[in-house]
Amino acid sequence: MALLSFERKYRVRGGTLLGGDLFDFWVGPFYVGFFGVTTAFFAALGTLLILYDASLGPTWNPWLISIEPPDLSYGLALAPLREGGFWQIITICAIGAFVSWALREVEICRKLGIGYHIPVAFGVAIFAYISLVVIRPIWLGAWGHGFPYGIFSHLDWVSNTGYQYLHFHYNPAHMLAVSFFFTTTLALSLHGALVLSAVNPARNRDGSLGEVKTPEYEDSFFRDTIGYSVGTLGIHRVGLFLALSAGFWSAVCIIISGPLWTRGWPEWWTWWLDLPIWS
Ligand code: UQ2
Repeated sequence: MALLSFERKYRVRGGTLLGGDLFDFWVGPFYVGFFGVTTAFFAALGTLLILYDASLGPTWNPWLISIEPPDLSYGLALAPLREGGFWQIITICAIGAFVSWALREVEICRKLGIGYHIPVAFGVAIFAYISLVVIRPIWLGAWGHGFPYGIFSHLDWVSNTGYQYLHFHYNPAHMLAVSFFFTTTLALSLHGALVLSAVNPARNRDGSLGEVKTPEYEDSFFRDTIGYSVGTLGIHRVGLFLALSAGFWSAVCIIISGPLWTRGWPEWWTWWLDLPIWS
């Protein structure tokens, strides 16, 4: 079915979580919905506040503009606008926009009758952001532990926070996250290369188009090379698991730094030397 006629077929009422029929319509190709309206509201307000706060700052150099969180002395209180209050409202706008976007995805999934895999996956990314600017700051008792919204300033924050724990690569959850990021790229490169090799093969020597191959060829390639094929559906389950695990362990690795472990991460490994089996 052509995409345009399919769109006419699936553009049905219903499936909304909130707002009933009120926002149940499309603008051009875009589904609106109640959460489309809230996404637009939070994104526009947040962007305007970023631009306004930037206009009060010392620079328009895009690399150097930075929206700073409040000083640690404000604890978990609201700060005056120009002392981190803008950062606090912008953070609320960001979370409002991200969660609205996820719920708009849920409504679209319900209309289409497909699974909620995409909003669930996006939810893990939202969790990673919220762990940095809400969960860990609350656990440490000050919004000032959130990261600043600027290109160089957020890199400096990551560097400083890392060195605060001496050597972040010794953080076991960081190790897991990095391993999952690398394995995700391995899986996607295997999958992308395998699908293209079968579905978009090289031309024959006489110049005629190569024959598109069936999934049995894909299975056979991996059975021949490593004795196992995870299968055409399975590779997508593996890919989603790897990618979500990367985001999840990233969130864990920063949440535990401070709230659960305050010393250098290399020192954490003394549990190994402290095992009674060595004595
Ligand atoms: C596969 C398969 C696919 C694939 C890939 C594999 C036909 C088109 C890439 C091979 C994947 C395996 C063996 C698992 C890899 C696991 C990790 C952790 C990287 O068998 O089925 O479908 O794309």
